[in-house]
Amino acid sequence: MEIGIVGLPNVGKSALFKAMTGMHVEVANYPFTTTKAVHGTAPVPDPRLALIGRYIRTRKFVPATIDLVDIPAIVAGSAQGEGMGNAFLENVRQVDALAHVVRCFDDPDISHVFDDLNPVRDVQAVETELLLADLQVLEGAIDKAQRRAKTGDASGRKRVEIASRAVAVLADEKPLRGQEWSKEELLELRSLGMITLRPVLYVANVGEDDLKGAGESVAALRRWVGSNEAGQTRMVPICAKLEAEIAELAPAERQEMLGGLGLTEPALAVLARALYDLLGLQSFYTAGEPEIRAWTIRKGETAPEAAGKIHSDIQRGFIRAETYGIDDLVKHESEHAIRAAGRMRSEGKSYVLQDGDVCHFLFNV
Ligand SMILES: Nc1nc2c(ncn2[C@@H]2O[C@H](COP(=O)(O)OP(=O)(O)OP(=O)(O)O)[C@@H](O)[C@H]2O)c(=O)[nH]1
Ligand SMILES: [Mg+2]
Repeated sequence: MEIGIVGLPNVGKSALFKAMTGMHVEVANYPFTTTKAVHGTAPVPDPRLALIGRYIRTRKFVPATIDLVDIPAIVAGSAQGEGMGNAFLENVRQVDALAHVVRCFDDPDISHVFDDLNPVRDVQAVETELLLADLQVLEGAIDKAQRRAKTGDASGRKRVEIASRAVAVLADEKPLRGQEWSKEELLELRSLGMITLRPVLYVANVGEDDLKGAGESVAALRRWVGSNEAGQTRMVPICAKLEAEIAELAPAERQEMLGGLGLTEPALAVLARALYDLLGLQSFYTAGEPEIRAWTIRKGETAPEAAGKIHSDIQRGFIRAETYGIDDLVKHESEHAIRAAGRMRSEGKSYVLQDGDVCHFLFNV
């Protein structure tokens, strides 16, 4: 899973990327500091790893990860080549979801492409570009497909139909993600790389004086997100600048600093939770002496699909999964005792994983 960080210039995208990945990217007070996409990985904070580690002796803990891309800024006209031009499109088309950073902090020293602070207008400016980018692709696709349809090609006719429906939505200044689509339509639109179909996490970049996001600008954004695109979007307040500073500290100092600020967890935990919720993801675990490890799957995925995250061989040769919940581990205190109590489940190919399952996969290749 890869998340693309997008937004207007100078709003704190790279500060957020730095805070999440710990990578040293340039954060500076001028627009278009970031000129090329930068890829990085963030570990998902997960207290359940340590909890499992209380009962199962292990050499190391391996958290799940989120892949992030810091994408160059989008401005009005980007789709037509303004600013960094439409190079951003290629990056945006490759990600599964967007983290859209929106300036909600008030700081006269940090320049902004607009004169005043207005998060909703800012979001709309970026979304307009994404909408226009999708429109361009659709118009090109319709042209081509029409030529195919004329020769009697049924798939061409289908594509014209679906793409035209999408054009009508976009022409109405609405993103594609808010609409009801059939499976077939979704497949078609995904294969066209539609950007506005992707789920969005709005990151309200708040000032140091409003860490909880209680201020008016965040409230305005929250109202807009709530009324516009419920379901396929989320919003979290994060102070990217502060979090980037915290990420530079030694782990022990981080907790102290967070506590001093009245925060219970780092922004990465907040962001990861929102993304899991937005994308319908959950974690399962493998636990043993070599490592205790968290894995990410979509809700509804079956035991063989989960096994496939570890290795395709385990999915191919899947026999069954021996599974228990973390609450069983807390109650019985060892896998041996879980088994003795009859709580170790043996699950077959059609088993749908539950959040927090600990699994041993039996397979044969
Ligand atoms: N006061 C304040 N300043 C911030 C905050 N977040 C970022 N900044 C500052 O805003 C400036 C731009 O931050 P960047 O992270 O480089 O912004 P960007 O969106 O990556 O910018 P481009 O790459 O140019 O598009 C820097 O000087 C940051 O220190 C914040 O929460 N509060
Ligand atoms: Mg940047």
